[in-house]
Amino acid sequence: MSAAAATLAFGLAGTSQAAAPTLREAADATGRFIGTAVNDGLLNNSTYRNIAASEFDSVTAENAMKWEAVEPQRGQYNWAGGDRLVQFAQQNDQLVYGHTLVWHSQMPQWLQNGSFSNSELRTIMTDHVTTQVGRYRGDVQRWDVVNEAFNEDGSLRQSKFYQQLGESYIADAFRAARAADPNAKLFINDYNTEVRNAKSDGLFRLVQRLKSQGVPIDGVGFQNHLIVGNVNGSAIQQNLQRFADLGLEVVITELDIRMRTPSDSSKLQQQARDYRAVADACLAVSACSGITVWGISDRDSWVPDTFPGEGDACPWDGNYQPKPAYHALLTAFTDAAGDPGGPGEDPEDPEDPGEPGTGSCTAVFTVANRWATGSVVNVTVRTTQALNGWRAEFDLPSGVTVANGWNGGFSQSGARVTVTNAAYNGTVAAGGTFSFGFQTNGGAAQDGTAVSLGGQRCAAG
Ligand code: 9MR
Repeated sequence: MSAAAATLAFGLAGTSQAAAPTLREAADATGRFIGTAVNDGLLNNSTYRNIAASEFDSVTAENAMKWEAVEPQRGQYNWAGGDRLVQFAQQNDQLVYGHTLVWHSQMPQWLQNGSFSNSELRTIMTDHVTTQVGRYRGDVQRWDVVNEAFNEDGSLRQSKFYQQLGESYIADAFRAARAADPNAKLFINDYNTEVRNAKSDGLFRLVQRLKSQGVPIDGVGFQNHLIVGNVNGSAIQQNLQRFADLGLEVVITELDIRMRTPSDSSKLQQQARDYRAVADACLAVSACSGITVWGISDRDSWVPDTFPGEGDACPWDGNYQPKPAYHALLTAFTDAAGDPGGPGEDPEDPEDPGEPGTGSCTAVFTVANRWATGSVVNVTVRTTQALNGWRAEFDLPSGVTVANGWNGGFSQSGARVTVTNAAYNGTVAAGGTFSFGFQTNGGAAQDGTAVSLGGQRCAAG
């Protein structure tokens, strides 16, 4: 369904949240994908399934495509979980991110505990890669060919593959994957490599070596299992950029940002800022093609099992309600799409430039969709001054009312609409932007409607 048709259908359904763009619509407007890890066992939970289908345009198997799941006995493959994921993706017009082919963890017992000669082990590995990538040829667009190959000090991890085969196992895995599906993009993926440090330096040098040897590698995945309050967006951006400068695609592959539980509103607000910082880092790097979150809801996350006392790391809470982190992600995409200097499409030129502004702000008021009795509007305001809370105002045509809005608190008196910041987007740096949107009833809004910020008229952006 096109975005316009989707919005119209939501409008007719008359639900209050529905007219907000979904994450996938917002990400699509920036040319990025937004993905989630999918827990195979939850696909028959309708709430989970609906969110996975409607909010994401890429899916990664959380466990179903790992070696222990796929080849539990040597040479005997079980495709049930992987096939379910691919079918789900096809039903919902989604990409599939394949995770993962060669990894020291979640290996089947026969492989973990078996003794093999070096050449036998090499054949076992390349056969596995060839078979799995071949099975999903054309259905999986990206593969984590090698996962978590590094120690924290930047040396290669002493996995069974490295111990027996040396560094060449990595090149061989990539070559086997390329031969099995020449159109799939091939990634190496790791954690604690988000910023520049010994581990990411080791990864960087390996990727340089692989490139110089002509090994078919297309991208680097950065997992981003992060901690609330400990996220440095500009360091993440710089690190993504240095890998991109090698001519590689980069992806945020497993984003979650955990906190000590229980959560409270200040932790949730900080988490929202941290999600936003990661999204902004990706959006600032043109080779960053997408972001995958590692789970939808706090109820289903791996975090509490691994880090006792920590959790609440996902964009939806334990009741599948979107958290501030969800809105922050959404706003990162809508802001980037509405920013003429950003990576997305330029907004339409306003039909009416309005009165000259005061110079302290510019506003882009864009009617994204319109129909006989309503419209959907996106507004992006750029401020020259730092803001700590904001109030935006504008007038709608006679008889047109705000039916529901997002990324702000809305009130209307006559024609005049007043929007105040939401809890998570009130702090704006000098030169920064904020965005909000809304759906109208009783007629359509007009492109280029003048907006004022804190009582001062903004220039048309
Ligand atoms: O989320 C996954 C969890 O359900 C598994 O038990 C765990 C086993 O190692 O793997 C988790 O996913 C990991 C991913 O495959 C690789 N990067 C780290 C992820 C979190 O541990």
